[in-house]
Amino acid sequence: VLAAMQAHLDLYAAAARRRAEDVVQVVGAALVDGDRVLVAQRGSGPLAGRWEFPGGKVEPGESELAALVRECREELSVGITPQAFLGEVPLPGVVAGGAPGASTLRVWWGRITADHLVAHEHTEVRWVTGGELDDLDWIPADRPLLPAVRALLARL
Ligand code: 9L3
Ligand code: MG
Repeated sequence: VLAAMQAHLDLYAAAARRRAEDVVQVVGAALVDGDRVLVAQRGSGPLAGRWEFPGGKVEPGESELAALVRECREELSVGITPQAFLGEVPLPGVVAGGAPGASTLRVWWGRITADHLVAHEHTEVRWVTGGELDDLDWIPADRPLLPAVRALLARL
């Protein structure tokens, strides 16, 4: 099982490296506990006050999953285990090396393994059920991912 998982992760890492050549990749984490997922309210910038799946930009040469783990540690002081890829949406607002529209937000779901959650960059974090997701004031990019997150919560 571990070998299969590693092969799976290596494939995604290779894909992330190819993408890193021409786009700014953004990763987000749908962190699940029981029947709830962690959502976070952005604290600053043009999207302040809107809700998102925590995460951020993949750095040059960094794998997508390394970025996911790093962002969760930086923003929330949590260790996570990524579980599976959930979905991808375009990020029209993020300009990558003069190629507007090339960036995407790729969301993985995972679990918190080392739990001392502190919101360093967000105004607020909440654990919400699938039924509560729609009512939040989401960043437009994240909203199309909600059905996949709801389906995940329903099948876990
Ligand atoms: N973004 C959108 N949805 C998300 C995340 C984590 C990020 N779930 C957008 C907001 C910013 C850009 O991606 O325009 C980079 O994110 P960050 O590094 O400011 O968190
Ligand atoms: Mg961020």
